[in-house]
Amino acid sequence: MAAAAAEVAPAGAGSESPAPPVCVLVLGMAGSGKTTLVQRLTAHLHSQNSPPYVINLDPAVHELPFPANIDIRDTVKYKEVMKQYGLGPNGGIVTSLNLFATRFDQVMKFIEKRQNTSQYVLIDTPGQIEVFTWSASGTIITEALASTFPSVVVYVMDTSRSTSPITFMSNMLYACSILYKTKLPFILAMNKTDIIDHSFAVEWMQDFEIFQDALNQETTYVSNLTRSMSLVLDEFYSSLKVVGVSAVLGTGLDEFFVKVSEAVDEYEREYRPEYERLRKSLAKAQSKQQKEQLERLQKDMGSVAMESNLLADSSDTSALGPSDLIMTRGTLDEEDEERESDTDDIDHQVTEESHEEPAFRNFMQETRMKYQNRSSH
Ligand SMILES: Nc1nc2c(ncn2[C@@H]2O[C@H](COP(=O)(O)OP(=O)(O)O)[C@@H](O)[C@H]2O)c(=O)[nH]1
Ligand SMILES: [Mg+2]
Repeated sequence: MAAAAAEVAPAGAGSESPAPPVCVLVLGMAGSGKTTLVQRLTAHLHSQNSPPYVINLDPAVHELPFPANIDIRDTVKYKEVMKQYGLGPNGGIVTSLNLFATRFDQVMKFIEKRQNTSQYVLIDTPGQIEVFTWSASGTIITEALASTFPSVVVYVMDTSRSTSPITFMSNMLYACSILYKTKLPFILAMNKTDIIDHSFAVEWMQDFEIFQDALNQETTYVSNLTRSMSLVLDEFYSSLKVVGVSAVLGTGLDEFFVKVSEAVDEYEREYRPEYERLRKSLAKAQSKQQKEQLERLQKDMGSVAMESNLLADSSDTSALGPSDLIMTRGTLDEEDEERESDTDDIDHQVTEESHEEPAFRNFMQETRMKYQNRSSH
């Protein structure tokens, strides 16, 4: 695929005028290799002299293997959110993402500023896929991106864990549900091809008979269900862009970018008109919708938010309100930093882009105040 290397530029990017950046939303089950893939793509794009703008939306990741331009961990302290709200890890992640989503409009401004310098915006999402795909905040973020920039979803699949026809089918059903949920061009990245070649999976998708043969080795009732489901999935398969990659080795990336470029064409052709309508209606109903979103988020946070609110009007500053947890990283005094140093979200690499962080901190501070004002009336 030597010719494909030239395809790194997104569709429409000619020499005349810079095209808007393409947002690549990386989704997939926990452990499928999303973060590793984002790392690999970042390195690849740097080597092509096309540095991407990278956003990490996983508040619970221990160490990011890539320098993120925007890192949710700088703005929301996930462990503090858990403590403060009395939540488990998953609740903590959902709530952190909710807090972050309330001001995603500011993130959009940062991306807009990068129009001329980055061709790609890579977005890594929380390990547990449902946190993003089935939450209010995931929808807010996806719609914000897709109504402004050409956007595509990359669904990362762990090929080595999909070798049983039933597991494969479950994974495809999930992928299918995400396709319909996100309403965006969709690329299936069969990852970890260094462990097992993805050709078996491609065959299963292309040839119903071969998949049936594989299924015939299974005798459980589940296999009967799978048999019927595979008929349903046939149409899904036919329009799917599939590429085998190894995030660890960096193989398949040229073909990957060819698929991205096809997906961008598809976005322009089939999705943009829809999103443009959405943007117009969003603009019209913006204040109404913002209010509703905040109400929804408040409901999500339930009694905790109210409880914290009660605490918030005491003069005791040690009682943090819910949104005090946002963006404390930039404002902690040294003592706090030390106290926090046993949490896993401190080890953040300073990037070339870190000059943006102070501004970002400020906006999250604003969020805190806005949120408190809303919830206190
Ligand atoms: N062999 C192999 N392992 C991989 C590949 N991509 C990711 N992994 C491993 O899979 C595990 C989960 O990867 P990670 O990127 O954290 O997954 P995430 O939860 O989807 O972000 C890690 O141990 C990675 O080293 C790959 O292409 N090949
Ligand atoms: Mg990850």
